[in-house]
Amino acid sequence: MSLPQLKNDILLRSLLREPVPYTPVWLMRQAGRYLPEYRATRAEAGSFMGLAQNREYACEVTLQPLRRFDLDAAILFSDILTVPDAMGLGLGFYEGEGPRFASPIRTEADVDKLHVPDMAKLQYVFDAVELIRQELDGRVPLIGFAGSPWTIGCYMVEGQGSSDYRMIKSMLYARPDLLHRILKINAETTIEYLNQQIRSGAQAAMIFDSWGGVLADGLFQEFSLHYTKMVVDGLIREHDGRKVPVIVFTKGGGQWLETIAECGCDAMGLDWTVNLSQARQRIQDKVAFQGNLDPMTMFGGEEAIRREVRRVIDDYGVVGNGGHVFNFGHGISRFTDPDMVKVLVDEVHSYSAAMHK
Ligand code: 1CP
Repeated sequence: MSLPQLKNDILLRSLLREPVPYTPVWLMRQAGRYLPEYRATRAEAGSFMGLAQNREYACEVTLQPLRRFDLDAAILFSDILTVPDAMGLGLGFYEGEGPRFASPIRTEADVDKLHVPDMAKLQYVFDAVELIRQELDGRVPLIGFAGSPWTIGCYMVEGQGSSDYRMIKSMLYARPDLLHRILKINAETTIEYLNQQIRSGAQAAMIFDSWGGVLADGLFQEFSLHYTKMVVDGLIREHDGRKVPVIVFTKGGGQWLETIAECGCDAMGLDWTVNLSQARQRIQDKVAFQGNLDPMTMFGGEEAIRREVRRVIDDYGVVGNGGHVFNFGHGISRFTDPDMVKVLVDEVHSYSAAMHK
């Protein structure tokens, strides 16, 4: 099957630090509950998994934010937790509570049973990628994604989101051997999973290490970054005649920029606690950056949004050579007013285009 030429490849070029006319922008969780049309489609699908496992619904909600805003990328609609679900942990999404696993991994016997799942169990994701690529018709690139082995491991051991990571840290300190076995299986699975997304049409890949920042120095390198690097090393980096850039986002990873920049990724996602100018100096422009507006800026009104957007772009500095993809420093809040997102996207484009001249 032949796919149309990419009409807007600014995201890919910026991630690879090639010249761009303006700073490209997309937003973490751009498809989601802040959009009334997402809530309507989700209600029709009946549940989160009903949405994610049906290629037409997944494609529809992926495209919804692109109909409203002039975004430079689409991101596959799915979730990082589909991977442990395929491993047999039994994922459920509960109203007001978020995701939860029926069978978390806590004991040696649990780990003994764990293995790399048959990718056929995730065929619904690859089908969605194919359909989205067709429907995008080359408008913007499609980003595929997965959780980092550590972040996925947090949910597998905790069984759900956590505020103190007590279960997984108990395992880390008491039985590091068990945790290493889990993380290795997660890394092997994630390589297969992301490579199959790339073969199905994903044009960039992002690894979400959302909870890397909860680890102590030394342990972050051993239990998170080591396995993220294993994934990056195993990925297909060129497909269909084009490079497939890899983005690694470690929330709370500001103090480890130099080491993360060496993991082999093309770009690093940064949260809003990091200053982009200082970050560039620290890593000597070894990789591109993606970020890093505080998503709560969206509640400050139009003037504050424009001001903070300019601050982020100014901090990165004048670039003719790409290297910056505008984004939030974490996911958009479900309480965000969609009209304010339009203000943000337009400000990124107009302000950065004027700067690039
Ligand atoms: O019921 C709903 O509609 C739930 C909201 C929701 C959405 C819109 C969840 C549940 N997942 C998603 C989609 C999703 N998740 C995307 C889609 C693409 C996009 O538009 O960006 C992506 C990339 C994710 C990734 C994801 N899921 C991460 C990593 C990014 C991050 O925010 O740090 C994590 C940690 C998850 C787990 C997850 N899924 C959903 C929730 C509420 C959570 C967090 C649970 C917790 O820790 O308490």
